[in-house]
Amino acid sequence: MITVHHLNNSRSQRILWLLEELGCEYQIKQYQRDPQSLLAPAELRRVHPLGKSPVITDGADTIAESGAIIEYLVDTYGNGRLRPPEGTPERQRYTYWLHYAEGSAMTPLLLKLIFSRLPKGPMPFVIRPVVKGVANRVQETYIDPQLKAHADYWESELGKSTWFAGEAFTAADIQMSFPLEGAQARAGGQLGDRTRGFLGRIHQRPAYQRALQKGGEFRLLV
Ligand SMILES: N[C@@H](CCC(=O)N[C@@H](CS)C(=O)NCC(=O)O)C(=O)O
Repeated sequence: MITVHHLNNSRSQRILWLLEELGCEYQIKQYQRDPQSLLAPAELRRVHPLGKSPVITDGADTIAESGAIIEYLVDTYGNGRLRPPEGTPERQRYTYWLHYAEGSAMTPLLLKLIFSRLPKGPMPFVIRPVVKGVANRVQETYIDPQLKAHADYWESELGKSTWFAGEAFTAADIQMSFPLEGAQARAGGQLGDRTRGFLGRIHQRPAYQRALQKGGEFRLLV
């Protein structure tokens, strides 16, 4: 039996969604973020040393890292579904987006989260305006332009095909959902119509909605 170690408001929502698309049987072990630090509880480190979510266990195997989990599930339970055939241009694009989501897109989104929260943290009141000034400057000069470049890139790529890897919906779209949802929450104004359309389409998928019901709270952190 597959167990998904699922943290509230996190990337592991994507894994629940994939399992629903594949029609796999699975169980969920729920973990709650610390409301102040937003970190996962220490008990998640008993499953994997980094204590991040998602992690899955399947029999004797423990698999961490969203992209690796997606590859494992599609390899093991996909029967050719949700992945373009090997040797096709679509498969190349599929592999690219599977890596790009965590390897490139999440970096500016994580920086945005950290720098927008920085001035709200506990600190002596005299230094708060300085911290705020620095945090705003980093956002204006680096983070926001980076986010805009990624958002423009998604918009242009979604002009080439309905889904990220081509005309068929694939697990790469599931992997890409988290950065796009993060961008909608943290930099919504930068998203173009095609990217919003993509989000609208995935949110209507019955498997996405079933995963939401099973996973509980899923609110992207801002
Ligand atoms: N690149 C990893 C990132 C894992 C990760 O950072 N997960 C977040 C949840 S979205 C987490 O566990 N945060 C809690 C913590 O760092 O303690 C993946 O895609 O699996």
